[in-house]
Amino acid sequence: MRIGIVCYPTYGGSGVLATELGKALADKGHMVHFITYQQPVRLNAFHANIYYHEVQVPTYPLFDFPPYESALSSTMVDVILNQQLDLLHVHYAIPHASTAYLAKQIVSKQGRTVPFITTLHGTDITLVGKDKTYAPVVTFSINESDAITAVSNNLREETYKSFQIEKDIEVIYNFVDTERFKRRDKELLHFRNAIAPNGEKILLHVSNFRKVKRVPDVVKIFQKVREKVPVKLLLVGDGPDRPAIEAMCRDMHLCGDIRFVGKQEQLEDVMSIADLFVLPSDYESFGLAALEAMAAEVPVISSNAGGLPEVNIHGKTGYLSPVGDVDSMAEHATRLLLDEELLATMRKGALEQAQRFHINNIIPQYEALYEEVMNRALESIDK
Ligand code: GMT
Repeated sequence: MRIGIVCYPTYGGSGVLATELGKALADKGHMVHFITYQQPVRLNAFHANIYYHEVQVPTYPLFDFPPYESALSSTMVDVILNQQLDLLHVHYAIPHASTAYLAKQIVSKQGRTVPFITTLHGTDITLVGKDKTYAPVVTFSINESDAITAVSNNLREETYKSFQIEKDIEVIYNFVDTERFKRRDKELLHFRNAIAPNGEKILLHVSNFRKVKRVPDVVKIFQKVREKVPVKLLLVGDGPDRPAIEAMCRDMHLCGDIRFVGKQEQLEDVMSIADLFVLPSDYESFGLAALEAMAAEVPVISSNAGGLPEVNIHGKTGYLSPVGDVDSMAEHATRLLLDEELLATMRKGALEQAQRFHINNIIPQYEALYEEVMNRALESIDK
């Protein structure tokens, strides 16, 4: 198949997932065309079946806001027509679903039928999409999608609760390449020693440092654990809350034990040296970073918000606590770090759970959906 993938190319989970999906589809022989405003971060090597089309957004003195959506739709039209795309798969509803709808309408005037699939990722529904400035367009474009998927049951339910959706939303879970994230702690001992030179345990948090991630809770949990266990905190990622978190570390006199390493491309290395992954978010539709940690045998201490209970199984792969309950999260983390036998059992549980979301189990679900959508489109032409 010739598949167009539209996503945010930055470090967010939706872009990561879309890029990994495109790479996996290309490995299976599909022609994959990424349509994004910059090279997706995980698209860092040449692949014979992958093409990248940059969305250029020309500016003009009249524009306070350059019309990105128009540029994106026009690029979609160009790629559909010149690369003979069979379908478009857009990740994150805003603005990708409405731009795909427009592109579909434009090419239909030239006799081309190109269906589009919208995958909902989380904040496009729960945070941004619900805002009344976007909701009518989001509702319309989701309903106009030829198929809709959500990355968890929770997100599917949230979408039905927040919008008037008339179509079926299929749940296709996020996935992980467990081979890539296979724990290599012995090989990476030098890295571990650089972070924890005296054999301390390592707590890890990876995010885009936005309010929804509750990074201050990570620091509070760390402070409590540190009272009982020699431990270091590794903070990976960057975002608007980072300066406040750095100030918090200074005020709490924790800077010596907390390492900010910014955005990292080799997340598998970072995951490999961690003992526990901490994700206390206000909401996660899924928690892809937690899944990648589990694939590296890292148990997860998380909140029980959104789709996290579908990923992190309480008492098997880590622990769940109510949002904001830092005492409970710290207690769970401390208990685990002080009990090597329990930690080993949970590490095994985490890896087993990650295998359920193995890339090879999930990609065929997308391929089956593509077939179904294309067949439906062909039937509509025949009528
Ligand atoms: O977590 C973010 O803020 C980034 C966001 C995105 O769309 O890039 O992530 C969402 O999509 C990920 C991939 O499906 C999910 O694993 C995250 O849980 C989800 N984030 C939220 O729901 C807050």
